[in-house]
Amino acid sequence: MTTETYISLKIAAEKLDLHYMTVYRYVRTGRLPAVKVDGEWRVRQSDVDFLGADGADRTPRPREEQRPALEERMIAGDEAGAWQIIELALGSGADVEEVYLKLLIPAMRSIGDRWETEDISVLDEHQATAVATRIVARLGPMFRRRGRRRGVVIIGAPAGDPHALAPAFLADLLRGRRFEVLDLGGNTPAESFVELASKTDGVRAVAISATAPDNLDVVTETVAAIHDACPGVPVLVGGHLISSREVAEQVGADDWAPDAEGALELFEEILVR
Ligand code: B12
Repeated sequence: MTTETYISLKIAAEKLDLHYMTVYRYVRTGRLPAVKVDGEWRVRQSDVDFLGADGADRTPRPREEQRPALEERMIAGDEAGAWQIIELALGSGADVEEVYLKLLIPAMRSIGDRWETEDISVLDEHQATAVATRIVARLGPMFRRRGRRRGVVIIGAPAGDPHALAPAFLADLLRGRRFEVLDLGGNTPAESFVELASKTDGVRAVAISATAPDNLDVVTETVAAIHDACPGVPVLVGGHLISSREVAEQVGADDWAPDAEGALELFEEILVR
């Protein structure tokens, strides 16, 4: 069995011939994994050697590995630190879709799981959500694509459901695939979905993002209202509340997807139906 050797940031900086603050920034941005021992950061000797072995290039570590560091910055309410990690990922060649699929969305899911198991508090979750909201606002415009639009998608979370981030993520991902997306955000009354779908030309689908628990009746009513007013327009559902195809059928939806990747496939499919 090998035992890992941990060293201080000061020693790591000497070994890498870098300023202490540069190494500290590597820790904050997840480039160098670290643990706190007696209030002081320690890094693994092997990680420092790995970083040093790259020489001048110092290639960033694989992008998924930056997710825990991003999560910690979000929970700390540190928008600037979280943004640095996103910039690092973009700078190392990730496109913005990958940043959503590999970093931001998994981070939000993990934060929810940690809140459920009481590993983090409601305050932590709120701070993370506030940071995520601001990051989405900054990344959103990067999804803009040139070329002909592929039809309109209306999206939102139903009445009683405050989870506006989920539709916002999906809206950007679909914009990146050249859909024109009208995002109504959280807590959207059924009448607003209907009004917008009725007065908009070229609607290819209405997407209901359902996350809040105990809200299936509202989702069912919303799907029915859209079907009544706009026959022929598919109503799709997804989000944490829609845990299976059976639940999607139960609320009367035309189709569903279990996650963001599945949602993108579903929308591509809608175009050829
Ligand atoms: C942030 C957050 C909040 C924020 C929301 C703020 C905001 N502006 O969005 C706040 C703090 C307000 C909040 C409140 C609550 N929350 Co909350 N929240 C979350 C958290 C951590 C992240 C949500 C998120 O953004 N997820 C990321 C998205 C991207 O993932 P996703 O939802 O799975 O969506 C992806 C796919 O499913 C798919 N998809 C989504 N929509 C659609 C639609 C279609 C058509 C398709 C095809 C696909 C698709 O694509 C998405 C990617 O874009 C989740 C944890 C989690 N696992 O998600 C809990 C979570 C959703 N919340 C939960 C709960 C319980 C609540 C509260 C009820 C807590 C409370 N007791 O007060 C309240 C809601 C109060 C109410 N009125 O009902 C539970 C829900 C459990 C359930 N459904 O059974 C979760 C899962 C936490 C947990 N692990 O227990 N929450």
